[in-house]
Formats: sequence, C-alpha cells, structure tokens
Amino acid sequence: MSQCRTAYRVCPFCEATCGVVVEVKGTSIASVRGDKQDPFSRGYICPKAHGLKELYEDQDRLRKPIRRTATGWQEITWEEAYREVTDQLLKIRRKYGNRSVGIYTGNPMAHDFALLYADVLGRALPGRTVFNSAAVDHLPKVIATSLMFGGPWPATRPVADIDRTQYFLIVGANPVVSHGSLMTMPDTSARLKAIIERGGKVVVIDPRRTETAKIASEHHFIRPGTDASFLLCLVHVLFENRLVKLGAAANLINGLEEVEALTRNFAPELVSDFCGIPAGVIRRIAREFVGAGPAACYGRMGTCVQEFGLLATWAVDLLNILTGNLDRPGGAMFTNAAASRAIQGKGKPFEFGRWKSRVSGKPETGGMIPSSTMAEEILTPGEGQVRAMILLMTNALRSAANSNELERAFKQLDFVVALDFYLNETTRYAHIILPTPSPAEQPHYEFGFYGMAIRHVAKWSQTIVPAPEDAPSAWQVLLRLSRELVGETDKSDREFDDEIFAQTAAFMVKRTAWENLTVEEVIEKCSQSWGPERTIDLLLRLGPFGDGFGRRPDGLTLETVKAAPHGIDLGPLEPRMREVLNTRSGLVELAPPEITKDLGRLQERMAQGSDGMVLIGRRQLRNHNSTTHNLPSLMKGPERCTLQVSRVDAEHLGLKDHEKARVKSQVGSVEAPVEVTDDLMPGVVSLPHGWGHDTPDSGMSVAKRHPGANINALTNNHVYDEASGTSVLVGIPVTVEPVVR
Ligand SMILES: Nc1nc2c(c(=O)[nH]1)N[C@H]1C(S)=C(S)[C@@H](COP(=O)(O)OP(=O)(O)OC[C@H]3O[C@@H](n4cnc5c(=O)[nH]c(N)nc54)[C@H](O)[C@@H]3O)O[C@H]1N2
Ligand SMILES: Nc1nc2c(c(=O)[nH]1)N[C@H]1C(S)=C(S)[C@@H](COP(=O)(O)OP(=O)(O)OC[C@H]3O[C@@H](n4cnc5c(=O)[nH]c(N)nc54)[C@H](O)[C@@H]3O)O[C@H]1N2
Ligand code: SF4
Ligand SMILES: [Mo]
Repeated sequence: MSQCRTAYRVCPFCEATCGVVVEVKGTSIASVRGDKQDPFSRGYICPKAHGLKELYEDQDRLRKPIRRTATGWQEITWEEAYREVTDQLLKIRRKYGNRSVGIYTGNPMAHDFALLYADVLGRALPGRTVFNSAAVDHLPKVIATSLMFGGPWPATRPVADIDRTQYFLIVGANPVVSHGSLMTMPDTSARLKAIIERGGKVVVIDPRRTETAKIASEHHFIRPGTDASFLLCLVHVLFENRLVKLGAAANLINGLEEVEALTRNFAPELVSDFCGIPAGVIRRIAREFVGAGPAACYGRMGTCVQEFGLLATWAVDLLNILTGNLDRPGGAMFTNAAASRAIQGKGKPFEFGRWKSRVSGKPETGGMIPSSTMAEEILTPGEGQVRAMILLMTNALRSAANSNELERAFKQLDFVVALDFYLNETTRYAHIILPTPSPAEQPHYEFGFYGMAIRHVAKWSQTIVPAPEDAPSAWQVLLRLSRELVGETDKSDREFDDEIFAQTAAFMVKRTAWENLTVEEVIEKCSQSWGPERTIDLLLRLGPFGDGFGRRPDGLTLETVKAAPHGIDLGPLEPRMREVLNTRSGLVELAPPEITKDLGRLQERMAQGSDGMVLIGRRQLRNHNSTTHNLPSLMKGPERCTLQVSRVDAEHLGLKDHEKARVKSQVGSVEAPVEVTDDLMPGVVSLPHGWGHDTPDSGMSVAKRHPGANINALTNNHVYDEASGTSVLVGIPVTVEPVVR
C-alpha cells in the first residue's frame, strides 16, 4: 500500500495565498482542503484550490521539451533544448543586435521561484525589449506610487489596512471574486463583511454591480474611464470645504497648493454628468470618507487599465493622503515584508521614462516597456526590430491587447521559445517549448505577494509530490540558459549560482543595517543550500523579522519558517512612513509633473462628454486568467463566457438571453451568447478575459471544448493611457448586434 502523507502550502493561483492541506498517497494527490490553522487565510479557499491537484494530473500538460518541425511537434531532450535555444538566441543577437531578442514575463512567474532568476536572464541578454504582464495589469500603480513615494516597487506602495478600516472605498476592483490584487488578503469576503459588522462602510464604484458591490454598504455605477475625474472631484470637495487633513503626512509633503489649484476645475457639478454619479453623492462620499475615522481608498484593474489610468491611480493615493489616512492604522500603510529584495528607503529614487521604446517612444518603467508596444516592436522594420521572443509563462496572444495584430507579429518571428507547460494559443508559435513541473511538484515562498500583504506573514510552501527526476524547475532552466548565454560553459550551475548569490548578498548587506555583517559571513553561513532556498534564507535573515545571522537569535531563518507548516503571523502593519520615503526631496510628492501633465487631456475628454456603447472585462471565480481553463472541475456548468448586457440595452438592440451577439470594435469582432442582467450600467457590456480557445492546433483538450470568445481581439493596443503607455482594456468603444443566421 502506498504511503499517506499530509503536505502544507499555499494555493498557487491568485494573490490571496490561501493555506491548503494536501493529502497525498504515494505520488497521487488525494485531496486539497483549506488549512484552518493557517493564521492568515483561516481555512478559506475558493474552488480554484482544487486545481492544484487537477493541474498536477492533467495529461495535456507537457512533461518533456518539444520542438516544432515541418511534420509536427517532436519531443527532444533537455540537453538538445538548451543547446538549440542558446544557439538560436545568440545567432539572432549577433546578427541583429541586443534589442532583437524580446522577453515577456507572464503572470504565473509571480508565483514561481523563476522570478528570482528573470533578471539573471535579463542581464545575460541585455536589451530594451522587455515586456511584462505587469504592463497589462498595474503599470500605472508602479509609476504613480514610485513617483509619489520614491520606490523601489513594491516597497513604497501603500496597502489598505482592511482589518482596521472604518470606511473602505473600492474603485474598479472586485475583490470578492479576484480575492484582491496588489493587496494580499485571503478570506476577503469575511474581511469586507467585518468592516460593516463593526459599524463601518464599504462603498463600491464600478460600472457593474459586482459580487463585491452586492455585499457592500453602497454601490454606484460609474461610466468606464472616468474615475480620475470622480476621484479628483472628491479631492476638490475636501479643499472646497476645508476638510483636508494630513495626519502622519503633515510636514512630509510637497505640492499641496499645486494639488488644490489643479483640482479646482473638478467641481462635482462639472464631473457628475461625465462620470454618471450625482454631484450630491460625490459630496457625501468625500465628507463621509474624511469623517469616518480610519478610511482607505483602494483602486485596482478598473482604475489602472483605462484611458486615464495614471491619473486615476494617482488620485487614489491623493485621497488617502489628504484625508490623513496615509500611514495610519486602518488607512493606507506600507507593508514591511519579512523577505524582500526591494528594501524600503534605500537605493536611487525612482526615475520614470529614462529612455523610450524604439517605435512609438513610450516610456520605460524599471527597464520594462509597455506591452502595448510589443506588436509594433516586432512588426516595424529597422535597427532593433524584435526577431525572437522568450515567453516566460504567458498566453500573450490571449492576454495582451489586440491579439490579431500580435498574432500577425508572432507569425513572422525568427525564433520563439516558451517556458510553459501547455501547447496553447500562444505557445503554438514557439519553436521550442520548455515545460516545467506544476506548482504541486515544487516548493515555494510567496516573496512577491507577502510584500503587499495586509498583515506581516511568512510561510513556506512544501513540495507536495516529487517532480520527475529529469524535470528541472523553471528557475533551473533560467539559470542554465543564462549561464550558457553568457558563455560560462565550463562552470557548473552551482558555481554560476554561487556568483549570482554573492552579488545578491553584497547588494543586500549594503542596504540592511546589521552590525558588523560582512558578505563573507553571509556566504559562509548560507553555504549549505543553493538556488532560491538560499536566496529566501538570506532575505529572511536580513529582513525586518530576521535573525541577522545570529545577531537576533529569536529572529526568522528559512529553517524556522519551514518549521511552522501553517505559516507565521508576524503582526499587523505598523506606521513607518519616514523610513520608507525615498523621493529625492525626502517628502511625499503630491503632484509629480510626469502625472499632472496629463490633466489637460482629461479635461479635453470631459469637455467632449461620453456616449456610445463600451466594453469592460469581468473576472470569474472559476478562472485564473487562461491558466485554469484545462481543469475539468473548474470548467463544469453552464457556459461562462457570456456577453453581459443591461436590460435596457438588450431591448433597444434586439438582443435576447442565450442568443448570440456580435461585438465589433475598431480592431476586431467576436461572437458570444448574450446574458441579460440588471447588474450592468446601461451603455456598458461585459466579457470575461482569458478565453478564445478556438485554435485547432492547441493541445488543451478541455479548454477547446469550452472555447469562449477572446476579448482581446477587441481591445486595441494603439489606444493607451498616454501618460503611462498602458493599453486600455476597459471602456472599449464597441457596437453590438444580434447574430442573424
Ligand atoms: N477568480 C479570479 N481571480 C483573479 C484573477 C482571475 O482571473 N480570476 N486574476 C488575478 C489577477 S492577474 C489580477 S490582476 C486581479 C485583479 O483584481 P481586480 O482588479 O479586483 O479584478 P477585476 O475583476 O478585473 O476588477 C476590476 C473591476 O473594475 C470594474 N471596471 C471596469 N472598468 C472600470 C472603470 O472604468 N472604472 C471603475 N471604477 N471600474 C471599472 C470591473 O467591472 C471590475 O469589477 O485578480 C486576480 N484574481
Ligand atoms: N481584456 C483583458 N485582458 C487581460 C486582463 C483583463 O482584465 N482584461 N487581465 C490582465 C492581467 S491582470 C494579467 S495578470 C494577464 C495574465 O495573462 P498571462 O500572464 O498571459 O497569464 P495566463 O493567461 O494565465 O497564461 C499563463 C501561461 O503560463 C503557463 N503556466 C501557468 N502556470 C505555469 C507554471 O507553473 N509553469 C509553467 N511552466 N507554465 C505555467 C500557462 O500554460 C499559460 O500559457 O492578463 C491580462 N489580460
Ligand atoms: S482565493 Fe482561491 S485561487 Fe486565490 S489563493 Fe485562495 S484558494 Fe487559491
Ligand atoms: Mo494580473
């Protein structure tokens, strides 16, 4: 009889990091349950957690590298794969220069140790065509908070202290379904309900009456793309009524008078028609927010991926600061991660747009250019044209805007390598696919998400079932490729990793304040392990809760974290603005010119008004982007990829429930079954993203049976937030008509 074991980890899908208990029999996963003893998630899980098992078992998941040939895909060995990938990339780079090889990092990388090695690969292939799913997601957040507080991302990004707030204003986020983003908070619904139970208020601003709106105290429809004007209007009301309070930020801000002047033109009576929220309601929300005791405004996807994403994102933090809620318990606070490479208050202040993209001159952020530039960088001839792409866990042809154009671009690439375990709509254009094991087969520590958590936590995710012996983890693949690309062929991976670790250790020791600590001591004391475990040990020990390599003996080490399988709660967020601020002035910059220069465009837009049908997206409980679409239990039930239409619009457009509608935008057209609902603002239709599994040569058999419509055939990468370069994914002008057959 095979042995039974129990393993503990966090669910690898979304940012909530829910603890799971996994029962294992031999190499089979018997069950996945919520871990009631996890102090952070308290037993909560959603249906996706079960996907850990189904992803492990999925027979469509690739287990060996494959190469595209004239007669189909052919399995090759890892050694052959490494050789071919290195040869091709070096050949293309020699011929066309550094920029000719592009890298795109997708969402699952944020849940994988490979992220620690993504910049090693970046250094091995120095270029300026680095894309990231962050740029179709939260680029405005990175830019706005880094300009205001100084960076490095994400260390100077304030997080809503949801467990202690009395007024939670949610703008363009649906945390009941998404479970939070850039705000790690498992058991989200309970946390939201607790605000109301303790006499506080949850207010949702969203063009859809979302699952979050349904448990909130109050919900208001907003016309997509108009949040910047709504939020600046709240700030206007504060000045108009002398309600501005600075709290902990008093004496630590720059640009207050400028903000007062800049928001003068945002009176409720001027904004109300544009955004669709009555002037009286806007005035009331402003007064309630500032008078509530601790309050926090939180904006996510709906405020980021829209026409005025940078302005709207900036305005979220302005509101928190000018109501005295920055760095206040229950307000917007800075997480002090137990293990982080981004050390607060240290390093060079953030600079935005140090250089521009080759074709359309869009600004870089932290060495990455907006994903809206990817197709043009591949399609536009000239020096620096991208000829090869390295795809790191992304289904970019479904997740980035204007997939049809992007597909045309990918077809003409000389070489594509995908680090991915599915043959899907994107990886079918790869020449080589390098599949790495599923999350159940690898350990992990959520070093990214714990840095944005609403409490301080640390937890080691154990390996549940061993990966096959000849299956390298994604970090090993990146390490090996990087070593070969820099020509260190005589070294072993371990030796190469030792060199990388020495650099990381030197960087970290310089930025942390442990007495008499030397790089040599760190290297010596970390010599037992290598790879990501060694890095995490280093970060934990040097971090704010660490043992400082023996200098604080009861502090954290990787060993102590591993010894607590349910995770460790390290307490609530603490006020710490002074140590965090890293702007050149040492003050919070309330009005960075890189942001405020876009106000003229917003005012022009307000003068034009807004009408016509627009499209927004929709996240769904049983999907995680496109990654979970091959998992049978998550694909059960009625068709989910529906076009939601308000009753008023359905009547007026002649659309009927379940019948097909055709949605057309400037760049594409898709068909989807109609779902008439009372939950949408009239004038707005909604389709979920991640769908469109309609390519016969994909290897995802379950997904192909539920293809759905691809929303990104409608989004247009040439329509972007001009200040940040981010593609607009919500508020897309469309026409909708019944499909007559
Ligand atoms: N179940 C599930 N959970 C997920 C994911 C998933 O795919 N499925 N994806 C994960 C990822 S990668 C992320 S980044 C997070 C995202 O987390 P969230 O941002 O919370 O998720 P969304 O559902 O995209 O929420 C955006 C909301 O903005 C609204 N909206 C659209 N346009 C506008 C607008 O112009 N103004 C305003 N005010 N609102 C607008 C939409 O109706 C929607 O409710 O979710 C994560 N969690
Ligand atoms: N219209 C519209 N578009 C959107 C959004 C939206 O709201 N609306 N949301 C955007 C957002 S916020 C995001 S983050 C992006 C997400 O978009 P992507 O970053 O492209 O994420 P996925 O679609 O999940 O694709 C992930 C890929 O990684 C592979 N993969 C998954 N897990 C692993 C693993 O553990 N190992 C390996 N080797 N491979 C793995 C999968 O096979 C898949 O090919 O989508 C964006 N696109
Ligand atoms: S909310 Fe669901 S998908 Fe997200 S971590 Fe928890 S169980 Fe996983
Ligand atoms: Mo995302």
